[in-house]
Amino acid sequence: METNKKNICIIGLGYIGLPAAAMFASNGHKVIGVDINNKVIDALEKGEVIIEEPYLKNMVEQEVISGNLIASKKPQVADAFIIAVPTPLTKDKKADMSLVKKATESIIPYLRKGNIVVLESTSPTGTVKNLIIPILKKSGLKIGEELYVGYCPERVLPGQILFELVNNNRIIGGVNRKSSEKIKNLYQTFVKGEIYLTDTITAEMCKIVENTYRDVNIAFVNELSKICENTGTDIWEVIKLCNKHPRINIHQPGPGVGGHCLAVDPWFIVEKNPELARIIKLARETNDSMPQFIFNKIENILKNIKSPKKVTILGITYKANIDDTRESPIINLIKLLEEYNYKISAVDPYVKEFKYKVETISEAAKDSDLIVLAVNHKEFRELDFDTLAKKMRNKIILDTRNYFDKNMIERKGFKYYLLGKANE
Ligand code: SAJ
Repeated sequence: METNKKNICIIGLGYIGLPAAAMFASNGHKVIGVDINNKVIDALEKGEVIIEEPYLKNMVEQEVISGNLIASKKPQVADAFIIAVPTPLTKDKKADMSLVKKATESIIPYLRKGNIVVLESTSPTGTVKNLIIPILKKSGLKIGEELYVGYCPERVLPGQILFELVNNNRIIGGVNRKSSEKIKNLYQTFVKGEIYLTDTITAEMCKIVENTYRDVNIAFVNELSKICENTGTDIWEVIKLCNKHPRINIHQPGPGVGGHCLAVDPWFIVEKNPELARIIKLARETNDSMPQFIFNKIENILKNIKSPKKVTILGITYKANIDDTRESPIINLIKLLEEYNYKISAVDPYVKEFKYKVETISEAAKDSDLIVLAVNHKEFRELDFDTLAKKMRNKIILDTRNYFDKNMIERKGFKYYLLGKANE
């Protein structure tokens, strides 16, 4: 008789692996969290975490104390192994699968008959079949009969990972039906959403298609924001009115698409289908062009102002209310400003250390010519514009997210510019 409580070994304790480890542990499983980064392991041993994610710290702390979550530098014998290591892009925009390969190799000595192996890392199609299975075969176990293998992509949104881990629907692609069912039983201990079963390549495709769908839609609206500036229309008004149509749901334009998912995964499709993935590639390039577009807008706004010009950036993360700067388009914007000798100050309450960091906005705005609202962190919602007006050399604001109240800002004596609306 199978017991519901398993020993689970999770390889990779990043933004996906650690929340999954804590979630399995809080549902009564014994979890061994494995990572090659000493900092991660040292922190976990003390019940601490080195990433910012709502409620994660408490959950991890509780499970370390309960003894259900243990940190380890090496895998151990277990019932199930979950691989959740990063799959970054190489310089030539190919998936770097070396960490997945290493992680899979690392579990071979610990595999036993009846074990489950799940890949969660976002991967190009064919990864389970062509990379994982050949390695797992070295265990001597019969795949699908003695070792149950499959792909179960994560789908959680940074900022609400713990909620989405439980409530989102999941897709599981097993190497055979039995593998899918075994993996489903494991995840069902905490997943309240529906769990849909399919084959491995379909599950792999679904994961990258989901993020590509979003990337392409954002590219569409980013392109429209350029077109609106060119035609003298206001993209935000256009979106608001178009979205009243029952079948239209236009996304939000912004300074670009960052993070470790949308800015990366579409390339996995392009890599495997270079001739066919035309819109997908162009969408990626369009989103990547946004920091340059914002930079050009800044140049235009400040063209009559004496150098050295100072720009104050609000927010450097890839999106609001998180601490993650991976692939952040704002970093690229800052590089362009650097290249053209702008003086720069930046504020981000979520990021502990970065170049140009100034703790307070009023300090950062001192002698500044322009404030750029780059990330719509909640802390930027209500600024003291009266104080900022006194500190700045020129009272100008560029809002890349339609976040501020234009009328209020103009009443305070600022000139207000908005992405997607031509400079007046
Ligand atoms: N963005 C826009 N306009 C929008 C929406 C987002 O410019 O209308 C930008 C954000 O500012 C950010 C980037 O896109 O720079 C990505 O942000 P996001 O909130 O859309 O997504 P991620 O990368 O944080 O998480 C995505 C999610 N995927 C989908 O929504 C399809 C999440 O469910 C995935 O689990 C995650 O990728 C992942 O790990 O793959």
